[in-house]
Amino acid sequence: MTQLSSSGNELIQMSEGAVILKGFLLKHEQELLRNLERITDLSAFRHMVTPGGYRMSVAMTNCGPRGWVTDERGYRYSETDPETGHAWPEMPALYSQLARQAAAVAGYHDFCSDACLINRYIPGARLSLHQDKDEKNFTHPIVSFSLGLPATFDFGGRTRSAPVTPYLLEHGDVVVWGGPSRMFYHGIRTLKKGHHERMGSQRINLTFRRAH
Ligand code: MD6
Ligand code: FE
Repeated sequence: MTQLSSSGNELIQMSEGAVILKGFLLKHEQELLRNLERITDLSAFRHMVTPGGYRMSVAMTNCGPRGWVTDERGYRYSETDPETGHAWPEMPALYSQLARQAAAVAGYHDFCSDACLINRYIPGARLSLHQDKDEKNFTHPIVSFSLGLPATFDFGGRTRSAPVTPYLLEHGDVVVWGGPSRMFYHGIRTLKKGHHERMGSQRINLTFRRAH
């Protein structure tokens, strides 16, 4: 179902509590990217290893008080970057404000994120079907920003075997979900080759969560 949101953006309802806000970030593209450069100068993208020993094809970093990490010990949130031993770079005010605004448009008011996971995909990278379940309290929604190359996002259901619906996520789109859909399985299909005029040959995804 497609409608117009209160912010004037096209809004796609994926399921109860889960929406895509098309082009929500476009006005802020420059400022978002300037901030991203500062963050990745301090905490560079790296390929983390899953507890099962697989190197992830998606490169990751974080900003904010907490960052999501994985290694042989498991998945968790950490207040420090294991690569630098320092705190993660500060979350830019613009990031937390835009995440809060997007959440409000989707009906989740006063969203306060304390973690922002930043994913970088180059063609060939993918993120297999998963649930986001390392947070303490699932009543908070998750807000996700897409920049750069388009990707196919598979949105499933409560179980891994539930059928998925594919959605295209493009530069500037925001996904917000929570409520009854909070634990739904989802993933990103293998990124196709391409060139984006601002971002080159990559896709960047920022997911904002309340971890604690
Ligand atoms: C991505 N996103 O868009 C991967 N998780 O690259 C996610 O895994 C995700 O977009 C939870 C909520 C929103 C998301
Ligand atoms: Fe996820």
